Parts: sequence; structure tokens; C-alpha cells
Amino acid sequence: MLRRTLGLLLVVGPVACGDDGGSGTSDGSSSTTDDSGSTSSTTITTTGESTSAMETGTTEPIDAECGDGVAEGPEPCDDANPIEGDACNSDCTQGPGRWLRTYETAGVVSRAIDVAIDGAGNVFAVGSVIREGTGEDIFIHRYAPDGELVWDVVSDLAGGEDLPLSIAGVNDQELVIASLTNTAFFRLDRLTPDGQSLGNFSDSTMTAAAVALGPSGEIIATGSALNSQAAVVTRAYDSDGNSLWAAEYAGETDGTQGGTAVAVDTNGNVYVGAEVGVIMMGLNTFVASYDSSGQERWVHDPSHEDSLPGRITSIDVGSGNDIWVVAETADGSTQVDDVLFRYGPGGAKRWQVTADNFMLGVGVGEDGSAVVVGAQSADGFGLTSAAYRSRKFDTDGNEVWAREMSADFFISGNAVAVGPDGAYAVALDGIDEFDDPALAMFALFEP
Ligand SMILES: [Ca+2]
Ligand SMILES: [Ca+2]
Ligand SMILES: [Ca+2]
Repeated sequence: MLRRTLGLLLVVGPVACGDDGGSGTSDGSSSTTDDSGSTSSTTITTTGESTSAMETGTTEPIDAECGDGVAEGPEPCDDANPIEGDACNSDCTQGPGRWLRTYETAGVVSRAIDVAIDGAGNVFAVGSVIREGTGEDIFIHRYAPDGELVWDVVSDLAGGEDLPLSIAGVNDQELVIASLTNTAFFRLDRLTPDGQSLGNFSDSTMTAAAVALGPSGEIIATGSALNSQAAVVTRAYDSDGNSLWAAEYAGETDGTQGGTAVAVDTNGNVYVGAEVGVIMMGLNTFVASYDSSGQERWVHDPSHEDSLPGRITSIDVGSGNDIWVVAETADGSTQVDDVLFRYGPGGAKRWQVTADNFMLGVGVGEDGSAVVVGAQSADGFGLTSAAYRSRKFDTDGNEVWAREMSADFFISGNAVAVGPDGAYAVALDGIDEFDDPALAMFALFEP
């Protein structure tokens, strides 16, 4: 609903993380057809941990053994997991990550939803986990800058299916998280950075797909109205849940629509991304800005030249109050052509980059560059090398680098937040079977 289901395009093997009972060898095969029409097959064999790695422990290791989980001798690192491109590669060379953490409880379905990072580099992560008796529950983790789990909370919020939707962000006083429960389409929980509850409120008149914290502690939510025909509704609340203002966009719509992303700049100006269904045309992107009292500043609705077929998936604001937006575009083909663009503060488009990979989240750093996370392109339904992909862009839209992370299961980057030193935190799903995100992961990467 909020995020595309990447798994629809995928048929992948079982999650191997933690599954070291096998032979330690995995095979992947792919076929290609060349111009002459003949078909060639390539079999890729990777050798992971050797079985002898599990038989040590009775004798002192003499030679460093990669894959035993202990960095020793010449090994810069050894994380004993099958993931390439995280903090440590399978050959025990350093990856671009500082650390990677997975949901601790094995065998349960967990999903990584969103991530935030504070001014000291602490990482706050939110996701959902399915537990017996309480259904889907939300979990919140706080990680120290070095990756140590400082605290974790799992909550059966309303006694039913509970789904976290968004972290509004974190400041010195509070962490704000929006959820969907079986009793409220929009519930907002406030916590101290130490994990103590500061209370919650619900709004029964809207669903909130995304929330953001303003410079005065105001909470901005965008989503769909339940009590009107408005296509996009954006509301501001004080920390007690009292309404400060509401802005609604009506438009000529076909009934499928809603805000999907929101960010606030240092002046309290609000930027909303949405999907707006247009009669006979399907979904189109929508971006609008409101000032700190909810007055409309500018609107790029489906009639605007910037609007694209598709939906906005993420928005972030840079230190110069420029606006970075990623959109999932829908041209009717199976080819991915997601779009990253940057607006000036007044809404004038500076440039646009079209990508052949999935773009699900964007985060802007203090130096003005931005990191986009998502996944490699699914090449139709013949995906053979599913992998997380992140790309960094400078302020002119030039790619600084592209990084990938892979394993013998599918990994998708869902959300990103850039910290004070440029290191960036990512919420990642590991997917082990058809459309079934199974393993929530969070990582911090070097700038
Ligand atoms: Ca080792
Ligand atoms: Ca690894
Ligand atoms: Ca629950």
C-alpha cells in the first residue's frame, strides 16, 4: 500500500542468513539468448562458509579462517553472514557499511519500515513483526552510532494488526512514529529518545502515510481523508494532538489518491508528495508546498508540466531548503524508470534523473548531496540478481557512486536517513519467498 511490493517481480530462493546447516555452497543459474537465437546458460557457484567453520572450537585456530565470525590475523573483518556489500564481504574484506543489524528473533516475519538519525548519529529504526497471539506488532530499535542496540520496544498497540507507517524524525526531546492499527487509521506515538512513552493520539478522519516533525515540534501528517472527497489531506498537530491547520487538495480525481511523503524545512514550510488518480489516466504524481500556517505556496498537481504518471515515494529537504523527490513512474511496461528530481525552494525544477533501478527513499546530507535507496532493476520477470542498490548524487544530479548489497535472498532498501557526518542509515527488507518480506535489517554506511 505505501510501498510498492517489489516481491511481485521476484522469485528467489530461501533466506540463507543464519542457515548454515547446508553444504555452504549455493548455485544460481541464468540463461541468456544472444542475437543468433541460441541460448547459453551460465552457472554461478559461490562457496560460502566451509563446513569446517562449524567444527572449530576444540582447538586453537592457527590460521585465520574467513567465515567463522572472528576477525583474526590478516582479516580486516569477519561477519560470517552471506551478505556482500554490508560492513564485511564474504571474503573478509571491508565493505562500505559500518554495521548491519537484523531482527533478532529467528523464524518470524519482520519488516523494516523506516529509519531516522539524530544529531549525534544515533539511529532509530521502526518495523513490524508478526507474533503469535498479537498479530502484527510494531517494533522500535535505537542503535548507538557504533551499531550497539541501546533499547528495543515491541508493542501490540491496539490488540490487532498494527503497522508502523513512518518515523516523523527525532529531535533532542522526542521520537514520533505514525502507525495504522485495527482501531485507528492514524495513530501517532511520541517517545523520549530513551524509549519512554510520551503519549499517543489518534485521528479518525484521515489515514497518514507519512509524518514529519517541524522546527517547533509540530507534527505534520499527509495521507487520505476519510470524511471528505479531498484527494490529498495534510494536517499539522501540536504534540498533544490538537489541530493546528489542515490543507486539502481536491482536484478532478478518480478516488484513488493520497499523500505518500512529507518533509519540513527549517522555516516550517511543508512539502507534500502524493499520488492522485485522474479519471481515465491512472495515477499521477503530485507535489505541493504549504507554509508554516498551512497556506498554499505552490502546487504541482496532475495538470502541471512536472507531473508524471506514477506516484511520489519519498521527499527530503536539504540545508538550502531545496527539495529532493523520488517518484515511481508507471509507463505501462515492466521496465523500471523511476525518477529523482530536485526543486529549488520555490518549486522550480532544477534537474531530473531517470533511473533504471527502483528508488524508494531519498535522504539529503548537510553537504547538499543525497543518497537514494531502493533495489536494482527487475528486468521484467526474469530477475536473476536481485540486490539492494543505493546511489549518491551531488547537488547538480551527477552520480557520485552506486553501491549494491547482495545475498542469496532478495534485499530492498526502503528508507534512508543521512546523519551529521554524512553516514547514512537504511531500513532494508530481506525477502525469502514470493512477495513475503521476512527479515528486517538496518545498516549504517560510510558517506
Ligand atoms: Ca575469521
Ligand atoms: Ca557480510
Ligand atoms: Ca498487534
